[in-house]
Amino acid sequence: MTPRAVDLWVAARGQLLQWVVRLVLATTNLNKVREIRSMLRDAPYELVGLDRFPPIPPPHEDGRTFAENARLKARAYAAAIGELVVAEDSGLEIDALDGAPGVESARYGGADATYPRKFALIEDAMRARGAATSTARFVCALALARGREILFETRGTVEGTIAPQPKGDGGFGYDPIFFYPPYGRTLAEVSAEEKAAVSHRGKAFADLRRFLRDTATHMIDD
Ligand code: ITT
Repeated sequence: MTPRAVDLWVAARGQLLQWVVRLVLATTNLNKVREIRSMLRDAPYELVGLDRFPPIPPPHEDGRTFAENARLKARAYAAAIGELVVAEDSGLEIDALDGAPGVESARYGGADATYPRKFALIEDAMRARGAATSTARFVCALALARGREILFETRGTVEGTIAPQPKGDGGFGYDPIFFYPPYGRTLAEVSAEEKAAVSHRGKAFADLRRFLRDTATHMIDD
């Protein structure tokens, strides 16, 4: 690992020396940075977003799966920045729409379509197929890269249904129409902690935490 990627952190009492690993999260979505930073808050990692770096041309996310997109983002940014980079690609799969919007989640209805517009398009598309509701899932594929090498990959999902109407103003993106049966609410109606405990991203980043914890010594020694 390059010296820039690891900062030596001395605890306030001056006794405890601890390695703090800097992880770059390959996203321009500040909601994700906030959400993931809070998931890793007790771990010795400093998570920074792409906003900390001079603008880097984004790779073309033309993968056919979430995993392909996560890998291509992780490799592209790790090669450009020269640090440990974690990338994720995520989205919503609606069974009644054969998995749409899927990898197109951010662009569904056009790059400038607002979320209320996306929700209306989904309702129309489901109605056209005679579906009042549908089972659905959020998927998060995660890849960790150094240079062009993928060090770790995982995938997290959360199962739910499409709510009859959008509800709640927490979370982001499709959360207001994602009804999570065990909570009896949409993911926009629950706290950030409740969402992280069950979410696709929460599960994928919990796997990453375990991987980093188990391999941290090797990563620092490399
Ligand atoms: P980056 O590519 O910079 O990470 P992005 O938002 O475009 O930002 P994605 O390509 O992964 O990220 O697109 C994911 C889209 O899927 C996101 O814009 C939301 O519309 C939706 N999405 C993903 N996770 C979500 C979540 O937890 N809650 C609601 N919607 C989510």
